[in-house]
Amino acid sequence: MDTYMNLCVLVVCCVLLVGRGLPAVVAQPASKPLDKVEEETEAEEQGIIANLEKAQQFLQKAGAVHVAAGNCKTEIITALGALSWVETYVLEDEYNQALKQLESAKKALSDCNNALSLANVSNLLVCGSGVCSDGTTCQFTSCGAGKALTTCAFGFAAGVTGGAQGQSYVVTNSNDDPSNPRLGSLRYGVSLGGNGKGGVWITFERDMVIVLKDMLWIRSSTTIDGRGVNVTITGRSVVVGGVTNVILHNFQINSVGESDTVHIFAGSSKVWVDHLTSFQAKLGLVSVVQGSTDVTISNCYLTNPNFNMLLGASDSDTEDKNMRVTVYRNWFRDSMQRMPHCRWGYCHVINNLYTNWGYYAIGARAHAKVVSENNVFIAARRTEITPWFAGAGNDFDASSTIQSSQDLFLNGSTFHQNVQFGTASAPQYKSAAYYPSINPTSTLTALVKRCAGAQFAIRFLLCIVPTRCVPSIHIMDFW
Ligand SMILES: *[C@@H]1O[C@H](CO)[C@@H](O)[C@H](O)[C@H]1NC(C)=O
Ligand SMILES: *[C@@H]1O[C@H](CO)[C@@H](O)[C@H](O)[C@H]1NC(C)=O
Ligand SMILES: CC(=O)N[C@H]1CO[C@H](CO)[C@@H](O)[C@@H]1O
Repeated sequence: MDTYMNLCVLVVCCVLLVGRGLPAVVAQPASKPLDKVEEETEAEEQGIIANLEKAQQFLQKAGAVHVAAGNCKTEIITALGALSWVETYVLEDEYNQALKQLESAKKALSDCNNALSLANVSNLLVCGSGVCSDGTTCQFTSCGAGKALTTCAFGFAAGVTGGAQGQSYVVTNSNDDPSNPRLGSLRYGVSLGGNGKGGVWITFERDMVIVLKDMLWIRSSTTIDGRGVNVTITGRSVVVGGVTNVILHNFQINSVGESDTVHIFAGSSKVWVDHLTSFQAKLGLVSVVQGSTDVTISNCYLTNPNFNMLLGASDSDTEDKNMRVTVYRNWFRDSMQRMPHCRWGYCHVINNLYTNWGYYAIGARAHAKVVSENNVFIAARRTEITPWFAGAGNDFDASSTIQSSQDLFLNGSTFHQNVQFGTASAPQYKSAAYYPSINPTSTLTALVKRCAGAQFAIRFLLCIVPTRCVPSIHIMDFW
């Protein structure tokens, strides 16, 4: 705990230092200093100012990364030195020298950033006292390290073990050959899954972009665990069809050029989708359809121009009446509709952030039960959250129940409940401990912006280090 407190103090000090400006330089330079700005042309002056601003921004980020990591102090000091050079001297050679220093500090930062392993920072965090049970950061602390990730699961997918009982497999290359998957590739690792073989827990040796040449079919008892690295899966979809016990964790999946980025269907069950960054799909992002159930979709950054999350695909899929999905702590950003759209089943939509939906945010049809609880809605293009407004036409299906409790409605957003058949019962989680922990809506926006999506490098630190330790960082810079 001491280390942790020191960490916070250091971050605050550094941020204050950077924010307040720098200590005066003691020695006068031998060559002509100062006042030179007046003699620069306006364009040159603008250039210098722009560089100064860039340097300031860089140092703020550097401060957060280095100091929160508790290392790389030398690089920080070098960078601060470089900035004071730029501020004090404007003679061309000195200015260039300062820029060079800044460049080398930037390189040091990037090396440093890359070197931040999961273990490094999570070792500084202490388990317990809310950290491990909060549904957001447990996944990145020592109590959730490695296969203990399963202890962090909550909601309807709680109890999922993925490949924890199976073999461990490390992806060492980004190769994808669907007809003959090679050892070291993700596709080879995925082929080791399945209950018959005991399952597989897949991690990644390093950052990589994997361009799938065909859909990636996940087998039962599989975990894809992208913690500690920056992994992007692109090209084709990840499909979870007719299988059970799957964890998809901490990677980016985008530009799949076909249906959904993560398609859960054909009676799949016990699936936990957590900390994914997903965007740009022809249809939607994460979908749960055709008799699938016991799914938790949490801590994801989800943005797609039109469709976002479909839970139940058709009014005639009556098997979806057994569907139960927890939708938690996701950031639904800039989509037209389906965040989620729910049919037949029970959809617990809790503690999510909604920004700039274009048609409706939460929709339902075909006897679905949607409980919207402690979400934050920030309207921009449209104000109404549900499709229950007059003139909604085909989207108005009075057979479903959609209700709101403790939601926060900002910038004019409105929510029309449909509770004409009574309110839905509370979600039937196997244990009270699996009910997702609720963050007050007053501070939810900042939390979700920090922690939604795949976490690595500075984004990881911003999520894991409490807000009070990084007061002046502008979160949006990192998206
Ligand atoms: C993560 O990887 C993607 C794909 O290579 C890249 O565009 C992005 O800049 C990387 N992010 C960081 C912080 O390294
Ligand atoms: C609030 O709504 C207006 C339109 O009424 C929009 O222009 C503005 O961007 C919204 N603010 C935010 C923070 O989204
Ligand atoms: C203190 C500590 O464990 N430092 C390690 C952090 O991670 C880097 C990269 O894996 C190691 O080189 C450090 O030894």
